[in-house]
Amino acid sequence: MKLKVYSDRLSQPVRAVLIFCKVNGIEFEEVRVDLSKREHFSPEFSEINPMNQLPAIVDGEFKLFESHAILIYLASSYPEVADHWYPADVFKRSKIHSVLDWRHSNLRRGPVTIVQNTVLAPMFCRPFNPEGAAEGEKLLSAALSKIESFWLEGNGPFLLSANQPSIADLSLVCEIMQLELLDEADRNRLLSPYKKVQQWIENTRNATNPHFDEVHKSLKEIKEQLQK
Ligand SMILES: N[C@@H](CCC(=O)N[C@@H](CS)C(=O)NCC(=O)O)C(=O)O
Repeated sequence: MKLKVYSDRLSQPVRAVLIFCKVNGIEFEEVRVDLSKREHFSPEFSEINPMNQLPAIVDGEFKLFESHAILIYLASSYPEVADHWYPADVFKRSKIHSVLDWRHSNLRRGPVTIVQNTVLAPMFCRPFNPEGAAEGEKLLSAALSKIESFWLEGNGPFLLSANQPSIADLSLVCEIMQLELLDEADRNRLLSPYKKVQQWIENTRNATNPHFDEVHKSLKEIKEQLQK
């Protein structure tokens, strides 16, 4: 039975899982669950993820949710995945876990809070909330400063001075890519102080293209729909 990835490409962690599968040649079926239609609360999907969130996978009899757990599972169980994504070396691997755990409570909230209180508000029947968005901007800036000064210190093109990307690069970059939903001027205002972050996003994009652009094309389409 082919791997199933439950997906709405509006979701940052879903995009990380999709790009990972495509880059590594893992065959999968993408099963669409429309968040705006609340399909993630359907009884069928609740069977797959009782937490009612995307992404989730089913691989044979095995069900799994939480994007980091999914990326680790795929990297560990599909032999075609190159070592740099989730190195066997315990020290490198542990550092990657450190970045992933940090993402949950630091980077995640900024972009989510900004887009939910601005561009995505109508899609989810929420009011525009400029104060909420301003709070999101503060969280984002704090997280980007840490990425710039700490996770990207050193000379490598990827996090932790690595020469090739890991699942941590993909996870964090996909989070930041949510800012593509904003106006270009706003996005530039938020990202332009962070030159290393901008270069690292580009490095991750180049290392995973054409899949990175193909998966992120959906964000452009959603943005166009919202503007209409
Ligand atoms: N920590 C989770 C976050 C999952 C998550 O927040 N998914 C969002 C989409 S980006 C979702 O399904 N939201 C629907 C909801 O919470 O009702 C992961 O990395 O997989």
